[in-house]
Amino acid sequence: MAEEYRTVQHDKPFQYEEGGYQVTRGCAWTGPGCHLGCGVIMYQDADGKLAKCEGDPEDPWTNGRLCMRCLDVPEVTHHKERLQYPMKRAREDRGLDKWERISWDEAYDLITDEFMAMKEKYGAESVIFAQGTGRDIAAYITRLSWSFGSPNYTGLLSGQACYLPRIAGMAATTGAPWIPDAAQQFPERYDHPDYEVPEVMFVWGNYPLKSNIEGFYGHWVIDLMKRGMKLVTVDPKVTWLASKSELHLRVRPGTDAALALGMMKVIIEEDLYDHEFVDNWCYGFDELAERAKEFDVKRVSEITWVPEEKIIAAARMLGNAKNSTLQWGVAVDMTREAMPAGQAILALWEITGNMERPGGMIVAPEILSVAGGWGREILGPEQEAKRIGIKDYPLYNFGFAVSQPDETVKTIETGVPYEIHGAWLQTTNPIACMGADPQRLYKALNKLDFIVVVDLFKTPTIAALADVVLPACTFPERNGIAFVSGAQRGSTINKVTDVGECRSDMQINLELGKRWNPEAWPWDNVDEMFTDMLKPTDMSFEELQEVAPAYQPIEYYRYKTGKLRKDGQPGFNTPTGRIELWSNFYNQAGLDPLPYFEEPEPGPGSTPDLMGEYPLVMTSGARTWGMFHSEHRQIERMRHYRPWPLMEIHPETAAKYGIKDGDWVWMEGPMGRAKRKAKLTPVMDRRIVSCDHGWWFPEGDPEKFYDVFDLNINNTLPWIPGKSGFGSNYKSSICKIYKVEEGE
Ligand SMILES: Nc1nc2c(c(=O)[nH]1)N[C@H]1C(S)=C(S)[C@@H](COP(=O)(O)OP(=O)(O)OC[C@H]3O[C@@H](n4cnc5c(=O)[nH]c(N)nc54)[C@H](O)[C@@H]3O)O[C@H]1N2
Ligand SMILES: Nc1nc2c(c(=O)[nH]1)N[C@H]1C(S)=C(S)[C@@H](COP(=O)(O)OP(=O)(O)OC[C@H]3O[C@@H](n4cnc5c(=O)[nH]c(N)nc54)[C@H](O)[C@@H]3O)O[C@H]1N2
Ligand SMILES: [Mo]
Repeated sequence: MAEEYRTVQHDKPFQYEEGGYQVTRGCAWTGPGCHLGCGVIMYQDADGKLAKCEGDPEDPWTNGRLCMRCLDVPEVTHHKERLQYPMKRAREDRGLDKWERISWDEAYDLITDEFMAMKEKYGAESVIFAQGTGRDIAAYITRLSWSFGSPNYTGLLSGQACYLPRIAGMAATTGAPWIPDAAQQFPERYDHPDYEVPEVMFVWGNYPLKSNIEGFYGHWVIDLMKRGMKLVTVDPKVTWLASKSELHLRVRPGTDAALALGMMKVIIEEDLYDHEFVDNWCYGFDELAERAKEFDVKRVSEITWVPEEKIIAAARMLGNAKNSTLQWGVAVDMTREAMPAGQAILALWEITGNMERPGGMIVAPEILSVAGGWGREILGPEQEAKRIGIKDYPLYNFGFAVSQPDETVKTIETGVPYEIHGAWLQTTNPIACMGADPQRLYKALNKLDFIVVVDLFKTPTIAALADVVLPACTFPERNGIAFVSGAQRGSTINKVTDVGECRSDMQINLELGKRWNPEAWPWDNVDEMFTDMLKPTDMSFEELQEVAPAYQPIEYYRYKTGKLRKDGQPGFNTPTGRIELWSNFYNQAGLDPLPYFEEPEPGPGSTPDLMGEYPLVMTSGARTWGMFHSEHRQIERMRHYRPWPLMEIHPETAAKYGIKDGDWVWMEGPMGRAKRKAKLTPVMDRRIVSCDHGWWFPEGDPEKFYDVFDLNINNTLPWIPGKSGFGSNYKSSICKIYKVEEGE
């Protein structure tokens, strides 16, 4: 093992026997869906089944803590409705529940014949490879797409409105992905001598207790508060964390950029920024200050619905803090002009000198270079140039190499600039969750000649669109390496059980990859492939299994020592070597180089004429404990906690429309409507409703696609991205509500 890695002392090997169980230590990830790698201990019983899954007390990230979805993972893994063998359906039977069981070899032959014929006839770009949210599977999907020759690896989420806007924005303006410093890079955590607890943390458009995103755990917020940290929450809703916060900014959905620019004006005017850092390490401060002048607190208060004194108080708390950190979330990406919103928010921590400082913002080291996709060199420049959307949206060159989703849907529909004929959908259920306007997406995908879906369960997308289905493994059924989000450490996912004929996503992609492009997939099995990927760490997969989690600690202030730039010069990895508050890359892309605010549309500020008919602001998709996106609806114990798709609404607003708690209602926007069950709660602002996303009824009729078109909240959302191609209004729209009639 390479010197620089640090590990925790384990009393036992990673596998041992105890109390009649075969016990395996490892980390969790997906499936079922999750965003992180919690330390787990899994118990296999005498029948070879996963009997229980518990938190690993030795894990410095989680210390034995585990959420309900992982505690319940045996129910998911051994669920009777799991897909257990490959299936096919005749093209003319699409949409009907007429499936035929086939062997893996038959499935591989069929897929290979279809995709290779398309490649020959229309070019490899005529097959798209789409995934859902970031899982430890992403690297293998990119490699499959690129080794097949298709540049059109993507996620079917309008404006890639999840993390990618922030990732691309941070890459373009600072040359690095920033995360809040909660001492996660040290095995000894908060006790590490270099670490300092942040004086104040902002939780902005994020609810980390439920969502645990991008390598960050909600319980760390509590750990840090116990160590004296103050909390500021930016959220329209009175969440539990908001109720524990020093300050709660109840922002109107989609107006975060205005709020940030308003705070910026205060910080600059009151001279609360870090002159030393701004003068030496930032570029374009004067221009930024000029822009911020437009955001007078009074105006910002009118736009955001946040009282003036709270905007000022928040700015002072940040500006006066010795160190401060930002835990932001997907709500920042889920507004059309997400790029300037993220740019404005991060700039607050930049001008206050909180970058690379203990208890500020830190850069996760890229231990394996697979985070932005694995195997891009295989694709080659000629195919790369055909990536959909890359000409119109040059910022898609930063961060992940994905095709632009809105343009991808348009390309499928129009055949311009070229025809799309096939789709590989792995870890995604786009007509139930990811896609905006699901009816439009369904019609587009239904034009394709051949669609393969790799999943754990039969989903609306499978019912409506798949021609071949491949059954994948949950994490206790397979091995894997976990280095992706929260790249500060490496862990392994360790197999404990088998289910039917399921194969792991990695195995599936390796086996198909070997058929399509054997040079790109030279390994005999997945463990060998993992060992090869782990080369930069000098650890084999088997070694890492024993010692994981392995840490590569982060030093602070690397911009002073040249360790942030590839050329070894001091500074940041940008054209000017500074953090670019005025962005050269944005300017080159024909975009405003400075952060700005645009009213979410539709909305009270942009379409006042529509507010008569659609008087309420609607936000959607706030995470819930027991569900991960469109998953877990068939898992009895998780469904028990969220039996129905809810719409949270203030009791007074509900009363105005004659709606009682538990009523079924239609939530209708200018584009369409979806059914929800009203949940009356004073945590909502009277002007805003919040709707669950990802709903379908697995207990429903597969030939009606499990009612997905009645239930999908995205019926009300269009495919319109921001000017940069990033961002979309998933969390800011408008609606009216009325009761569902009997029989509807
Ligand atoms: N209105 C609204 N819509 C939203 C959001 C919102 O906030 N509001 N959030 C959006 C965001 S941020 C995202 S990232 C997307 C997420 O969208 P997706 O990631 O596409 O989420 P799902 O629809 O749950 O699809 C995941 C599918 O993968 C399957 N799966 C789970 N684990 C595995 C595995 O290990 N292997 C394989 N092969 N399959 C697996 C599941 O069974 C499920 O069918 O949704 C978006 N949709
Ligand atoms: N249990 C569970 N965990 C998950 C997921 C899941 O489906 N279930 N999905 C995973 C995925 S892919 C993602 S991207 C993350 C997302 O996780 P988060 O980033 O935490 O996002 P959300 O839970 O959608 O929303 C967070 C908060 O934003 C508030 N909010 C809504 N609109 C706005 C707005 O316009 N501005 C601001 N400032 N706040 C707003 C909501 O009220 C909510 O409390 O969660 C991941 N983790
Ligand atoms: Mo996401």
